[in-house]
Amino acid sequence: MRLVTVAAAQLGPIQKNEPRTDVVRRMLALMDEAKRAEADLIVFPELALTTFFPRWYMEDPAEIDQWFEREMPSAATRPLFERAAEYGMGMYLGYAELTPDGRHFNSSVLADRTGAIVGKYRKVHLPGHAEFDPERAFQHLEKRYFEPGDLGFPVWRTMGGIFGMCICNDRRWPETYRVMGLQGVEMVLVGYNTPSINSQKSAEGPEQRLFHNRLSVQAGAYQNSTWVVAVAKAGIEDGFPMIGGSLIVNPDGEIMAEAKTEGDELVVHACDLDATTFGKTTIFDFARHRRIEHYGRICAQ
Ligand code: ING
Repeated sequence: MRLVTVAAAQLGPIQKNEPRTDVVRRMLALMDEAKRAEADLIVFPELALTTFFPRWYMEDPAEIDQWFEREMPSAATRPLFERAAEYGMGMYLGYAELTPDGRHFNSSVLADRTGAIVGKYRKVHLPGHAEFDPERAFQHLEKRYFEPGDLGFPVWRTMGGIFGMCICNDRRWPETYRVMGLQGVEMVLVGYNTPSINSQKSAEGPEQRLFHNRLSVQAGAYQNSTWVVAVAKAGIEDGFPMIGGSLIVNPDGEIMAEAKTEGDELVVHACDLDATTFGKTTIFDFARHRRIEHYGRICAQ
């Protein structure tokens, strides 16, 4: 048994005018609850420190950059890293990254139980569009504000296992999980902000969005015999609803725990990393069963 007790720290809505200090206070309260639950790892959502700002069309670089962190830990987030280290708790944190040379990414970091950052990921699959789209009920301008990630899909050996990260839309693409699966990943951590309705097809509502959320995460877990912990920022931000549904899925693709609300909510489960071994050594023993001579098309185009 290699148990890692994971706390999926779902956040409720963050309004456009809510300061980072207020959000961090909410996150610290969830971290305290995670400590009481004896969690070894806490997982926060994508862009956890601010409202989901890609829904807003902006042109002024200064206005855009206010949503980004120039360093991590930043002044606002340092209390999170300090308390996580005090609690001996690893942490996944999603945030908007502005690099010293002026590049913009939708990023996440993984800190180990000493509070040291051991991994960084930059979102590869950016959904939405880059220019204002009057046809849409609301905007989804991730292609405007972020560059595609340039770090690939690494995995890290920490906390007694092999951990990987991805962000939101990445969880819908099988390649995301397979690239990490081929590196032996045992737990994938992913934060998300998912609008409850499709801005281009308003008939698609929260039920179908929640169905596709479960489907994507369960498939990724099962097909790569890995745990997946997916954590929402949820609820209504300035009138725009987002789904909750944070969930912890085991290597057989079974949902072991799921959020019930669209607010700040901790979902805790003791995950045995050894539960990944059977799948990796039988049905999904990639070395024995995959036939890469037939897979070229998914790399070539
Ligand atoms: N949000 C959404 C997501 O992938 C989306 C965008 C929703 C794309 C539904 C396609 C379908 O969950 C982010 N931030 O990627």
